[in-house]
Amino acid sequence: MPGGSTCSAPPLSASERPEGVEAIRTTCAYCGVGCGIRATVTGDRSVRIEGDADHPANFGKLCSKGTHLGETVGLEGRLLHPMIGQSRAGWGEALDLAADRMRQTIAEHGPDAVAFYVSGQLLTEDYYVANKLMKGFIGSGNIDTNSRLCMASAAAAHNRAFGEDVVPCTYDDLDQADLILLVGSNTAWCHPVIWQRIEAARTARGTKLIVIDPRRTETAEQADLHVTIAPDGDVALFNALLAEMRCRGLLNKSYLAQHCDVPSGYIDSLATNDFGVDHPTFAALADLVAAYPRMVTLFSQGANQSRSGTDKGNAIINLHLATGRINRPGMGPFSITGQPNAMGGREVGGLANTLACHLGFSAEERADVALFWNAPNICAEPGLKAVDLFRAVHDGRVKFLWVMATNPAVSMPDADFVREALARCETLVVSDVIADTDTARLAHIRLPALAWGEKDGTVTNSERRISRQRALLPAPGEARADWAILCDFAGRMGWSESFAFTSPADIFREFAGMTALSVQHGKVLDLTALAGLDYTAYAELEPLLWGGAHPLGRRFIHPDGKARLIAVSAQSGELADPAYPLRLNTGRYRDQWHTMTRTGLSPTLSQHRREALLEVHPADAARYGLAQGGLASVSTRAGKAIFRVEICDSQRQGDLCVPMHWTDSFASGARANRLPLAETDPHSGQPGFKNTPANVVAVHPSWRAFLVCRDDANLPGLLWWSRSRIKHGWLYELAGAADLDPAGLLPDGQWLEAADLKHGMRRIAVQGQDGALLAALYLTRTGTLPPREWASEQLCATTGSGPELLAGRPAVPVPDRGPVVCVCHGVGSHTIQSAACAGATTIDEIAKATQAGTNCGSCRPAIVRLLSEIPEPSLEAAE
Ligand SMILES: Nc1nc2c(c(=O)[nH]1)N[C@H]1C(S)=C(S)[C@@H](COP(=O)(O)OP(=O)(O)OC[C@H]3O[C@@H](n4cnc5c(=O)[nH]c(N)nc54)[C@H](O)[C@@H]3O)O[C@H]1N2
Ligand SMILES: Nc1nc2c(c(=O)[nH]1)N[C@H]1C(S)=C(S)[C@@H](COP(=O)(O)OP(=O)(O)OC[C@H]3O[C@@H](n4cnc5c(=O)[nH]c(N)nc54)[C@H](O)[C@@H]3O)O[C@H]1N2
Ligand code: SF4
Ligand SMILES: [Mo]
Repeated sequence: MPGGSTCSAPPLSASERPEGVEAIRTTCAYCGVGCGIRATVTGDRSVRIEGDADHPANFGKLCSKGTHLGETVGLEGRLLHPMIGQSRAGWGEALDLAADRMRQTIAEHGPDAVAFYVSGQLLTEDYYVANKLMKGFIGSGNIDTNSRLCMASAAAAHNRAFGEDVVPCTYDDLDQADLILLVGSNTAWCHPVIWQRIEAARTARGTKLIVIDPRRTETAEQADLHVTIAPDGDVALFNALLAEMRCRGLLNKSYLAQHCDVPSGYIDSLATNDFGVDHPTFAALADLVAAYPRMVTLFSQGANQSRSGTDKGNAIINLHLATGRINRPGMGPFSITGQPNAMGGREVGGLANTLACHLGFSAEERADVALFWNAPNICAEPGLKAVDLFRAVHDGRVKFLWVMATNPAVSMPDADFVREALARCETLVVSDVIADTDTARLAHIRLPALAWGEKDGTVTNSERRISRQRALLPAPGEARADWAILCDFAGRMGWSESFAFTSPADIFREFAGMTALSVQHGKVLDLTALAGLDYTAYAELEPLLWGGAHPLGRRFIHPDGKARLIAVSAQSGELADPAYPLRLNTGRYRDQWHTMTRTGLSPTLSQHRREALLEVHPADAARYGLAQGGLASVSTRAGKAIFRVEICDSQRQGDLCVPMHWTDSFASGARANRLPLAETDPHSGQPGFKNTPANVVAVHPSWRAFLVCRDDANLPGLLWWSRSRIKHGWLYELAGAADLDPAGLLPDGQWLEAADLKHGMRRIAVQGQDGALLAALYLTRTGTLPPREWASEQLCATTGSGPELLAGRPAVPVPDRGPVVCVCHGVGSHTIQSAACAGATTIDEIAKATQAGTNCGSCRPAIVRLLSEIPEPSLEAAE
């Protein structure tokens, strides 16, 4: 990875791979698709990444994030040593201190005054140890996970409907479906390899695609039907669909009678006229659903992250049950997971409301678990769910918090309240791979964990497939595996015997053996066949699907073996608030991962979206006086944040959307989670992130600027700034009210300067002794700024002349490629548009002409969008 101050070489190409070095098979670090990777170590901290053609999740395909994983295995920003405050400490000292503090907290306030907040980015082995330690030994249920922000509503819906949190489908069902409904899922960006599989099914068998999303995303653009639903309109819509199927005589009465328990009169009580979208759209939706029984409904955060998230999940499942569209090839309600091991966390029991292995807190279950673990302090009841947990930290009920592999200071709703809570906490321990995250900054004790590429264990993907993540690189510094840190800590608490694991294989065996308890309690989670894996078998473990294709095919898990239809009613989901007339939605960008601790360091991935954009409908922009490319401040009852305005008709009027990714390390005040309220779903405790009453005003800085520099800039207090990674350093966007003094901002060296005071223009380039560009600042009060790309490319170069540098463009103009669409080949939108105007009319012709879309394929939806925008005459002219 290019460090801030080094001028690094480009990554090795396939032909440069060292001979004789074998690829290691592992699993992608990012999303819940769980793609298999073949990774070849090509040198000190450099890795070549290819898709694993033999992995059943992706058959060799990878998206842009997986493809560029090699750019994120460097040591920049890593936490390499335990730290107490700002001082380096030994492992013994740091863990002794943590254990002392925990013992003291428990002695004075009881075990419920301590808590773990963990993550779907831990491996199953880490998760298992954390859960066992908290629920069996410390003796509290207070371990919750960021899956509470992610999958909790889907899990609750599964439990209500099926009696166990089990996904009843696999990716094969997508291949075999005639109709796929995407509910609240921007699959093309967030699960790109599933998206490619959907595209393949559409090509191979003409599968129809419906997208239900308030935004016209790149996913929605490609659908046969886009249902532009009002935020949180899903329960009404699915209830109306169920009623419509009843009216059309399409309910499966024998399936309902044999396999389902239906609240009396429920289906008959549903009306077909209350569906929240216009009549022709509803009719088109109903016609497709009626026509194609082989139907999969894939749902993610637009469903889960809502105050009615569990009801949305059950409304979807109700429709599948009532039409018998479940447990057969090409059919089923399919909640897809976000993080690489969100599913593994649910399996071991990392949510505060499960005990372990899909078991609950009945006296019998607790006794069985206590016996299995030989646990002295089995917890009495479920622990606090994330939102309540941070409230308890804030008001002092929880005094010791250990955060592992998540960044709640950014990712929790009402995050400034969460920061306050973290700052007040008597003891905050943070295990992370990065030294300076927004959360780690508040920690008393920081513990360095192994990152992807170093750690070793298993993850479970969306379809219940367990795959190995394998170490490629040696542990850097003093970093250790999360499970090893926990076992060492448990030993210091006096429980060394129960945590005497010496390898992930030991832990996996114990976990697999423990699923005998879930089997005993009638559940389908059964890994007992893996309880005897020896080290070699674990090392060589092939991807393995538990539960088979349709694990609920024989019976559902409720005592009578029947599924439950749940009576859900359409609440508006509305938090009406006249002072905040707009509704704020939040989501993800194609090439960034969550709080950007890794993807934000990749120059390639940073090209796709360099800033957090506020997407707003043209009518709202006019109404609120917002200008394209200007700044705007969004406010809610929770807080305020500033974003760059992007006016686009892909938003509904009245809705706003911002990305969740930017942190205080990447921007000032563009942190989306200052805005969502910590309002939760009553069944799952999952917060709604996608429908917050909001208001917006334009921000008018007195000057705007951009800065390219090799190292982190030492910024003065500004109205707003945002930065993104470029090949040899950083590109900063700046805006201010008070005058800027460049002296403090720019490095020492030879200054070249130009100014035009009339237009408030000032430009400064700083060169080193060898003539290489160290930094350049372009500032204006009223005018425009030069394009960023050329200036960024001059960093470290000695080729730009003084006048060129001050102009911010080369003497002989180069064509402006436009915003980058294909990050793998660096192809911009202007290049694609030119190719289209020159006669390329299909995505394959564009690929041939420009190379765009020929590597990972993540940009193909964007290319289709560009092609659709080319005016007809030029297409005709080209024919
Ligand atoms: N590139 C990238 N990929 C990722 C991640 C990432 O950070 N970056 N994170 C991973 C994780 S952990 C997760 S959980 C997944 C999330 O994957 P997704 O769920 O696909 O992602 P989001 O963008 O959060 O939200 C999906 C869509 O829900 C829509 N939506 C909002 N409100 C509603 C509503 O009321 N009803 C309906 N029907 N739709 C609504 C939004 O407009 C948005 O387009 O992505 C995973 N993959
Ligand atoms: N507004 C808004 N907010 C959201 C969402 C949304 O859609 N909108 N989505 C929510 C969802 S679905 C999710 S999943 C969360 C995600 O939110 P977070 O979990 O907070 O996001 P990450 O940036 O993935 O944080 C992971 C942290 O773990 C560290 N890490 C990575 N690997 C390891 C490891 O092996 N060990 C240890 N100890 N540390 C490691 C990383 O450096 C990073 O600091 O955000 C939620 N917040
Ligand atoms: S779809 Fe992309 S991010 Fe998700 S697992 Fe596959 S390669 Fe990784
Ligand atoms: Mo997630």
